[in-house]
Formats: sequence, C-alpha cells, structure tokens
Amino acid sequence: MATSSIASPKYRTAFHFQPIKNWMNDPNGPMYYNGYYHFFYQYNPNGPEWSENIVWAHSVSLDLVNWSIVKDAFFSTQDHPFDINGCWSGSATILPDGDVYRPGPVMLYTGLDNDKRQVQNIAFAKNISDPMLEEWDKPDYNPIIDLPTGIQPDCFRDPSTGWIGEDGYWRIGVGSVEEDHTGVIFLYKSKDFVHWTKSEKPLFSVDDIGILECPDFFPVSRDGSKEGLDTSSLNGDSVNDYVLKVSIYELNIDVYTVGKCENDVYIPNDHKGSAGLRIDFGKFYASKSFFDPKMKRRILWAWVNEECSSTDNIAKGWAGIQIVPRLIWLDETGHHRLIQWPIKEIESLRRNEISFQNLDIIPQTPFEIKGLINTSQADVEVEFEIPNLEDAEEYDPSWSMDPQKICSLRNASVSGGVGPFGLLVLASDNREEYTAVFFRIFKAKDKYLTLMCSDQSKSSLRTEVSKTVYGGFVNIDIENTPKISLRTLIDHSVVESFGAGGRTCITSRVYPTSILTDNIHLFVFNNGTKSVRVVDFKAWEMANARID
Ligand code: DQQ
Repeated sequence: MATSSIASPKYRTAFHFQPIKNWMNDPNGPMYYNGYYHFFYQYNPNGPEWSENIVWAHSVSLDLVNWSIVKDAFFSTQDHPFDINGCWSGSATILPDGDVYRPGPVMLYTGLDNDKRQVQNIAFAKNISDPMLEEWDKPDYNPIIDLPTGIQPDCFRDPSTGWIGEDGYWRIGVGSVEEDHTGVIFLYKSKDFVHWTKSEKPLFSVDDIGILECPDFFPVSRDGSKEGLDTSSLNGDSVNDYVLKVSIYELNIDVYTVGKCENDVYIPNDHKGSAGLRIDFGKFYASKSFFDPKMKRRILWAWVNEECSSTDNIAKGWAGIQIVPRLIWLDETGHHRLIQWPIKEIESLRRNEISFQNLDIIPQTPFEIKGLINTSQADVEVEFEIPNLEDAEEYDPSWSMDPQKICSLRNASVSGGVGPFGLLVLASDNREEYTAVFFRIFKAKDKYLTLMCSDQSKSSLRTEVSKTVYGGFVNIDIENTPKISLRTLIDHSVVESFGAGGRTCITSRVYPTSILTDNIHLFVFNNGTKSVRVVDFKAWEMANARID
C-alpha cells in the first residue's frame, strides 16, 4: 500500500480552484469587470507554507470555472514601506464615474509596513480598459489608514468592500480586537475613498472572542429571491436585510448574522452577543462574496485549507484550495438564514449522467453506484424519503445541541433508528476507507431534529491526517415534509456537501490511499433500522476545469 505517496497528483483537485503549485489561502478582491471574473488570492510564490510576506496572485475567467493565471497583482517592493513586509487580505470596490474619486476597480488591502504594523492601503487599476487588469498602481501616499491608537500593531486588517451612504460618504469595515479581547469591525468613512475617518462606534463588536478577520458586509433581498444586490444598495434601504460575515481567528470558523444597520451600527436580528451562525460546518475560512452584475447574483468564495501535516504539504508542493463558488441568498422562511448552492456554470463539467428513481436502501446493505467512470471527480444529487419517523432515536439532552460532538459520538458506523443514511464517497472496494456524508433524525422533546454529518474518521488509512467528524443541524420541518436532499461535489481530496437544498453545508478535506490505485467507489448507505427510499438519484462524472 503506497501510503507514503501523499505527493501523488491524484490528491490535486480537478474542478476546485487551486494554483499550479505552492501555498494559497484567503480569496481576495473577487469581482466581475468588463466581461471577466477576477479572482485574487493570498499566495506564497516560494513554497507550500504560509509566509508573512505573502502576495496577491491573480486569475481571470469568463465563466468562474476555467481560469487563466495573470501576473501577481500586489507584492512587497523595497520602494514601498507601506507593504514592504507583506500584502495581506482585502477587497475590491468598483467606483462609479464621478468627480470626487477615480472611477473603476479599486483595491483596499492590508500591508505590513517596515515596522510590521498592519496598515490599510489602496491600489488602483492602472488601465481600466484592460479587461485583464494586469497592472496596478499603489500610490506613494499609502497607507491611507494608519493603525488606530490603542490597537496592537498585528491586529488591524482585512478591509471590506466599500458601500456608499445617502450622505455620499463611502464606508468600509476593518477587522480588529480591543485590549479586553472584544472582537471588533471598525467603521471608516470617506468622501473620496482616499481620506478615511474612523467612526467612534464600531460597525459591530462581540465580547471576548478575539480578533475578527475578513469582514464581509452585503445586502440580501428579504423575499427569498436569488437575485443578488450590489453592496452600495445598502444605502437607505428598508426593504432588504444585511448580512455581516466575520472570520473568528481563534476558532478558525466563519459565521454570519442577518440584521439591519442603524446610524452606521450593524444590529443583528438574532444571535445577540454572538457572532452568529456557521456558513459551512467543515473546513472553510476567510470567505468573501461579491455581486455579479452580469448575472445579478451574489457569489461566495472561501479558502479550504489542507487537513494533513505541513510535512505532507512540503511533500506535495502545494496547499490550499477554494470552494466551488456558491450562489448565496436569504431563505424566504423568515429564519434569517443564508442558502448556498454551487454556481450553475460548474454543471458545464458534468458528463455521463447516471440516474434512477424509487429505490429502497436496505439497512446495512450499501448500494453501489456503478457505471460512473471516475467517482473521484463527481457531482451527486440524491433525494431521500423517510417512510416512518417513529423509529427515530431519542435525542440525549446532554449533547447540548453541539452538532459536531453528536456527529463524532454517533458517526456513520453507529447504527441508529432513522439514519445514518447518505453517501459513502471516495470509498475503497472493501470499504476500509470511505468518507460518509449522512443525515440522522432524532426525536427530541417536542420536535424532530435533523443532523447532517461529514465523517472523516475512516477517510484515509493514513494516520496523520484529520479524522474529524463535522456536523450541523438542518433547519427543515422533517415531520411535515419527510424528504431531504443531499448534493455532494467529490473532487479527489475535497468533499463539498449541501444538505436540504443548501441549508446546511459541510466541506471536508480527505486523503484516501485507495485513490493512488484508482480503487474508488461510490455507495448510497443506510445504517438505520428501517429502509429509507431514494426517490431520485443523479450523478455525473466531472470533467477537468482548466487552470493555466
Ligand atoms: N489571512 C491573511 C490575513 C487574514 C488571514 C494573511 C485570514 O489578512 O486576516 O494571509 O486567513
């Protein structure tokens, strides 16, 4: 068994964005401009590990699926003290025509200055009629925002996309932490996008949570429409809601709330005192969205780190991928929750469809999906029907509503009442290795609870990779509609899953040794006590996306 072959190209992804080699982390400044989608990202050109002196790499695409790499946009140079030690994360704003500011794409990003203080810089696209936006101008007057008094020099970063208020002032949020460990998003205002003044009150703060990174602030339509809104339509709007997403450094998770903005202070509708709900319950961080004016939608990117050791990353020569970009919109049911779904364009890679309907999955008898040529790069959509909820296990109140804990205690191999049922992906033929993505229904005091898990405990015979069992509850009324769907994107070393139409999402990184010998299978399974029915099943092999 070639368990030492982590360096095999078979762990590289086929349709998730990743550079040809080396380290990548946060998505930066995504935007659509003049016919092209632009994607910038934190990149270490010198190796497969994070480095303080990181650069902004840049790729362009016509369809968000196939990418051409253009030259790095921002990197430190000796003549620029304001980012001489590194170019950290930031965001794009496309400034409209006007006399007050220079129109066209503008980037705000964090620079590490000559004293390694974090400061905020501006850069303009040099030639706004070049659709590739290859050249960027970093004016000598940077930084445009200096470190605020009383803030640690290494705790002030990640400017958001700007939005303009009714008063004609632009606003941005910048992540930080105060001395007493309160996480904050500072608010800055500017008339010309160059001179910024810090507002007395932060846009948002959470007690005792540590630094909040990569704030993303955007409007969503309250009526459940999938149509996205431009960030600047936040202006004086009482019809729409606002989303604030933050990345919590100490917990390594991305969370969001839905709320309103009053006098430049963001007020979440619920989850008061916390930073909110998880966007994705798996490996997922530093996400950033943008409004796509071509398709009138909001698209989310996020960094998916490796779950192997840094020694493995050095052996591989690469580390870090991005999620498949997701369409995001607000659930119309009034629960203040986002729904996420892979962008339509990714379906252009689907090949060799397999489908069937109305098949009962018998307990302890996994059903193998045969006929897909390569199940290590596939898109699978399945809808389950639960014939009888009466068999659901009792919920144990001592689990204290901690979904990851429950998924770990009751992983895919622990037989239940209704569930676990779902998919076994990247499975070896003897099922010594598999990643299980599944649901399990519990009978709680006065309602049924639906849990979704992505179980990496058996995902690899390699011992030094993560065996975490990720989990999240699914916000559906399973009692009245006893059906639930699962979509899973399988791509060599990533398993990205969308439960109940994108209400609960979990991304896992896995390194099955069986992929080295192309011994990879796909099953539908049920470890409950009664059959569950697959009402509809569809799967496709996925072609390779082009990144060059
Ligand atoms: N990554 C960047 C920071 C950001 C962090 C540095 C989040 O700007 O806060 O690479 O992953």
